[in-house]
Amino acid sequence: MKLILYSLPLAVFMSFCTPKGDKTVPEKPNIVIFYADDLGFGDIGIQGAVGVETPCIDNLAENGLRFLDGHCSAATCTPSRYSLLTGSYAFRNNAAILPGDAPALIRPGSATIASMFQKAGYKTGVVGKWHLGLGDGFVNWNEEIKPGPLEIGFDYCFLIPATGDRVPCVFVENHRVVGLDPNDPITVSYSERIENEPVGMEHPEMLKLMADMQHSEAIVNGVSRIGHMQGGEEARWVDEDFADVLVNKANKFINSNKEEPFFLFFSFHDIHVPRVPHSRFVGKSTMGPRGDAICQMDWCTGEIVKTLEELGLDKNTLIIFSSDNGPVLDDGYFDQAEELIGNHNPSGIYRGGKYSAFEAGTRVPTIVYWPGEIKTGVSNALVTQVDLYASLAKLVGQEIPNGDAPDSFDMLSTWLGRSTNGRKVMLEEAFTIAVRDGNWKYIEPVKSDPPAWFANKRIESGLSKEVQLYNLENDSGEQKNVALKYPEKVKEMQQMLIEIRKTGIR
Ligand code: NG6
Ligand code: CA
Repeated sequence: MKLILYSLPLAVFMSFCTPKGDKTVPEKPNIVIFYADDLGFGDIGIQGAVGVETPCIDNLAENGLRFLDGHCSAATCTPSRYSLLTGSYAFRNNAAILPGDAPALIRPGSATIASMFQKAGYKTGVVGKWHLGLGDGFVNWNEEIKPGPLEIGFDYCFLIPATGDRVPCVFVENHRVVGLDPNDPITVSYSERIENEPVGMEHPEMLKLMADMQHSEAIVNGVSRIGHMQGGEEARWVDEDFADVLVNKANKFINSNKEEPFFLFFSFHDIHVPRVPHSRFVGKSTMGPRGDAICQMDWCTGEIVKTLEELGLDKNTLIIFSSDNGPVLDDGYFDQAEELIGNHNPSGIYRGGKYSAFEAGTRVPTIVYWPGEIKTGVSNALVTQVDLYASLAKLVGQEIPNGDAPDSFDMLSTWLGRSTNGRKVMLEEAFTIAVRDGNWKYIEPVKSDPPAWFANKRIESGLSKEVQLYNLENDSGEQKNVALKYPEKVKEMQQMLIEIRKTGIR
């Protein structure tokens, strides 16, 4: 009896804390993931940006922990988002960039980081870009749109359904298009033009931003997009309002859940194309719309952090800031990103960019902020977003059932700065797959060239018909292929890739 009396308070205490070596951390903090789109390693002030300032993000970094070897799982959007949410590498589900009318890639009932948080008693929300598909194959945008985030663990969603550059150009809140007039139904097509619909390639006089052929179909708000869309005039978004709309929705979500633990996945539209920031950000950088969109993104971050502070939640909220892939300048719109780049280097010291198997494809800004709990500073540990699932599960005391999140490792101590141990082996997915083993990097050779549209991106794809091996310890710019010099290392890494492909790591 005595034993029970004494041990009970300890058990209760233990249930509120997760032991982490020398220190315990409070269990069940709020979690906010800020997920920028196409933001490169060098695109933030603290990592050397020139011509644009990011004071709010820099503040998170200066008072938090900044990872210099932090990665999204892939060099494009859908695969990285898939991995972040499922703890599974994208190749396991053939996840690739999706058209705007693609069915839900993560099927209802699948375990996700959001459903894991739900099980732990969290309210969960996603605000912003989705790009993981909606519906079952054919979406009628005038009816209930499902399955989607609500069927895989989110209690609330407010979405740009795919990306800003493709139809449908409307917001979806939970299961419905926002502000839809039933007398003006929406039709969407990715295969053919819809009658009478003006398209960018025929009506340049209707455009405020010129685009390449792929982005020259449906015209919405003076910007042409990928895909065709008719109807839904009242519901169509205004690109310039994205920042305000999304920040408002995020702040509302935080406000309505301030009494309970919440998980917010804030998924920026910025700095993806089309870059059409609000007028108050125009000219705030020396780089035209791409730089101005960075300012806007920084502002959004600051506004949401301010809300947390005003509600007194900042000390009890773990913030993660990162990006879904590396940088690109010209991604289809003529917004002078290349002409006005000046001395700015979006990839930092790394080679490649978005779509690339070189480091800048996946090595992106990675910051963790949690006042009072994070060991502040800079970490060289190798970390990947695919591990957030298992690491945060550990933080909130959730066991991961066998088979869920197969590629996700618990690296919580590293994410919190309590350990300097990084991931030993990790994949970087692009048009091919690369393996990191500490500072070694192996890039699997390919038989085919990148798709034709990639040619005008002026990004090095990292693809080669030859085996590539780099030692990032003395060659972080991946200039010297040492595959021939270290055949044993190549073999070892090829074997690792075979094992990972076969099994999943757990
Ligand atoms: C590409 C688009 C590009 C961008 C990208 C998705 C063409 C030629 N290019 O296919 O503009 O939309 O998809 O970007 O259509 S991502 O960040 O969502 O992966
Ligand atoms: Ca992206």
